[in-house]
Amino acid sequence: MTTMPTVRETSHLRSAAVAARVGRWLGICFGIAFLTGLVSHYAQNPSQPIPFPTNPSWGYRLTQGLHVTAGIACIPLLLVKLWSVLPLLVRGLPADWAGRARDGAERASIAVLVSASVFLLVTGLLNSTQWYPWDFSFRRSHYALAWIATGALLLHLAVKLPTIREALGRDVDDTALDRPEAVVRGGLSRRGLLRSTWVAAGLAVLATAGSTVPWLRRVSVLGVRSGDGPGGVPVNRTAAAAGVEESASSPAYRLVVGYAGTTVSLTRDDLLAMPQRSEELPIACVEGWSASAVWTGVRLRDLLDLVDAPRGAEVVVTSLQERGAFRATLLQGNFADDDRTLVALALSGEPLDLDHGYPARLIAPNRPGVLQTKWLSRLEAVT
Ligand SMILES: Nc1nc2c(c(=O)[nH]1)N[C@H]1C(S)=C(S)[C@@H](COP(=O)(O)O)O[C@H]1N2
Ligand SMILES: [Mo]
Repeated sequence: MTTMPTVRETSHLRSAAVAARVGRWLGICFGIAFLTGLVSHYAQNPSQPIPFPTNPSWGYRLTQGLHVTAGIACIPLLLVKLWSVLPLLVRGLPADWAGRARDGAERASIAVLVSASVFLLVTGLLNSTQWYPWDFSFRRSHYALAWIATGALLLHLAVKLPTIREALGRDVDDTALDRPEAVVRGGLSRRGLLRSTWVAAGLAVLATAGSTVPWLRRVSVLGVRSGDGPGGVPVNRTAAAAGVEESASSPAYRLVVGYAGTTVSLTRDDLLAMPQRSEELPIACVEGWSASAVWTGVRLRDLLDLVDAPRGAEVVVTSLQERGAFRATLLQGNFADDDRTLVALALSGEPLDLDHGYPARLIAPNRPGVLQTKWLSRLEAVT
């Protein structure tokens, strides 16, 4: 005699009807986060076979704002989606070997998809709160896992496509596709569950989007207040945290500009004596916040001309900061040659605050915040 596996009755909300509808929005948000993530990763690559464009100046601000907002929206969607399919993942395997192999392979791919997604959401969320409780590279691991999750997602979609299409084609309350055990009815209807899910995702978006969208600032409890800080721009790392308070305020400060053995050494007064230009440009942090402001200073190209650096040369930008990943960055030729790229000396009409990079900082259009180097000490053109 064969014993039937005991079937536990479960909520009628746990249905393909709900999973497909939540899954559709999860897929859309995941897709936005994936594509904008590729943009962000490429923008941070030192080597760019196709130059990352300097236009529009707010492009990275938009893509990175979308990236973080779409990622946050994925959190409630993923939780509801997982809840709706959980019994399928923990039920017994079929009796026959072929069925076991198929079922096992499908569950393995879902396990990869779920764990990669959870990793992406948790590391992304912690990163946006500027808390890095790990010692691996955030950027590399987040990027690698994004490909793994996307691969597993495409596989999952291919396997489920017939079910998804059928479920989306029927009414939410249609029971034709329901599993026999999903019969328990509580107070909440399927439409009610879906409405609550959209509201939760909407609130998550509102709570973060204010980091990018100024008029949402007041409601964005989870977002960094993008208008806070000297000159209306938040401070990411202070001069004290970077260990540059002394060197940045020393009278011995010089900015050294070099190319092919020629160097010039400039005080802040020397820089102020050169032609000054003002540009309205955003700081757009990879962590999701951004703020636009008017920066005033010397055009980078004018400084490179002092040492006869040719157009198209890349520039190694070094900070007074002695340690840390952001102390030196590479500025590609198209950014170095752009007229709006400045060595900024002032922000919003006031001398640059020590925490914003005094005596001088780099500001370039359409560039990830992490590459807008503060407390400049050396600009070395290389060809
Ligand atoms: N030397 C140095 N420059 C730096 C950083 C840093 O840690 N050290 N942080 C970068 C990051 S991550 C961002 S978002 C911007 C923020 O500039 P702000 O603090 O002036 O807003 O500065 C960038 N420049
Ligand atoms: Mo940043």
